[in-house]
Amino acid sequence: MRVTTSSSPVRIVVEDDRTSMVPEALRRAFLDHVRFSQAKNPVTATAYDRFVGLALAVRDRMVHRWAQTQQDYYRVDAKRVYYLSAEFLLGRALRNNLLNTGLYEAMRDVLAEMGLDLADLLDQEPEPGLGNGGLGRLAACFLDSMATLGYAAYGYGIRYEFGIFEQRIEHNRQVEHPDEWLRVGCPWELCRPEYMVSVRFGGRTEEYRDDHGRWRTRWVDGKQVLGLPYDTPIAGYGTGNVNTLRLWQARASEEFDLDTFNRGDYMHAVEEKNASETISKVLYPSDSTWAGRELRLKQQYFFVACAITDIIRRYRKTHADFRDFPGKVAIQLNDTHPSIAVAELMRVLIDEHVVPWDEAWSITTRTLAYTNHTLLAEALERWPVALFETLLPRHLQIIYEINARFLRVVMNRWPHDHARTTRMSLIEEGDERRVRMAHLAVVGSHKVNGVAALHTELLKRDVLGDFAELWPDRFTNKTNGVTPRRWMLSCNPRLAALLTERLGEGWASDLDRLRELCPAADDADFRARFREAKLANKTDLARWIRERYGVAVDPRSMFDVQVKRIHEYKRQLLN
Ligand code: D6G
Repeated sequence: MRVTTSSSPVRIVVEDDRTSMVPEALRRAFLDHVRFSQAKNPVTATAYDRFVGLALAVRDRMVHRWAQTQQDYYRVDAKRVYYLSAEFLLGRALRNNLLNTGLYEAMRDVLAEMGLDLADLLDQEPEPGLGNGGLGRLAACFLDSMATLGYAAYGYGIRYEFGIFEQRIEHNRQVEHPDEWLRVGCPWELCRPEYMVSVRFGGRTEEYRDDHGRWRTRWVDGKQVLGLPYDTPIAGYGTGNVNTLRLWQARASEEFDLDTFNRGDYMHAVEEKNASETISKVLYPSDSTWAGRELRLKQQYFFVACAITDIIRRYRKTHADFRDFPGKVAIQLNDTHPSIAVAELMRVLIDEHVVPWDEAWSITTRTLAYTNHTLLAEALERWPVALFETLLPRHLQIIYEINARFLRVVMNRWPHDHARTTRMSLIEEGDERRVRMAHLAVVGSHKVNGVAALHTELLKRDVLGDFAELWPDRFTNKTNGVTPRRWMLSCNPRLAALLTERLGEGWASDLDRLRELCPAADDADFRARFREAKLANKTDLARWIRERYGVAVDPRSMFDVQVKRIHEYKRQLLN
């Protein structure tokens, strides 16, 4: 459901001194933040202080709209879309936020009057590299699009302390350096300790009779880790809507073991704390091969458990039972990384809210949907059953039960096809039994999509062929796209300006309008200016290459650029 305050898609915002968009207020806000938030004056302020001052002045305007947007969602009881992703590759935020809030030109001019170049401030921002590439960037583009379209959408993921490594080429080799993106802090995020949740690992399950005499199962013992959320506002383009990206950081549930500490073993006492906090330490630097490491499964369960607790808390604010849940909550699984959500939602509904199995299953499957990103066998996650037994014993029981019921459906449909049952099972048999996470995601979802027409066809034919035969309506294609706000307005301002001059405002949120450019192909003047924009961009790039690498290239060449890390499966060798 789209939420806007009136029939127009643009939010009506009442401004005050602190949030006003007029130049004088912007100037004041920038100077105040340098002075009071950074505790500097025009003489002592560094370029970084000025960047933070500017970011906070923009953030004030976003925060104002953010609170209003979130309140509206509650007021109209909007259906929420939750995008669960192990990666969000947002890129730098300042330019994008200036553009989406409509402040770009005004701020640039205000700074220019003070003798400051906006470009220098933009350059100060560290990049949060919380993703590997396509999968994480898709997540970031969806956040921008959903905020722009007025959907009540939320991203949930992990606040990695170290993102994708910093690539340096030394002696003709790639050397991977840690990416300490948080070293100087991040002005966009807000820590929300009031929404902290607790996540269990390990332990055992036990049956018990509750106060109403019902037999129930509970998950007990083991270790608890805390999930501390950080919220980042996501502004829609030109709408005034501001959505939330909520990333979770792992915290030890106790600062350290006081007994051990009192016995004088300080180092040992903090070990446990470190082990818990390792969960959100670092992003796994691969999206197309499967690492199969215990820490990775911990990361996955950690953020999924945090997200589901938070989703249910929000839903329960306005709903007494779970009947409306699938009508009010949609959870999208970005690849199999969050697919443990199938078992976790079942566990919470059954064990904690005493929803009967069939009803819980209906709620779960109508709520979840799964995006598949790869056909590569080596990328498909298959966690050892033994690992599940030690880390997530209750989830394993639930997965076995889901599998037993699912295989009955398969055997009913194909009574004597034992090979097919083996192929489709959620459990892979062999020397080491494993849980097939893609199968869990397909069985637990009402929609499964591939990310390109050809990919979806191959998915239906090969990798998930048996499932497509069983449930043809479940499969659909959603070709990946990119947001024109970042990839045109922000990355290519010259071409964007030319398009705006020709088409007027509005094309950046309605790309069908680019069709109106067709007649311009016959316009010699337009073609010349189009070429000029391209040449100016290439000249910038040539200057950057010269400054950075001391290599002179001719801007009139044809450029074929690949920006990526070097990895065996990547396509850097195509050139
Ligand atoms: C964001 C913005 C803030 C709002 C909060 C609501 O941090 O204005 O109050 O979200 O969070 P939930 O209670 O909906 O999680």
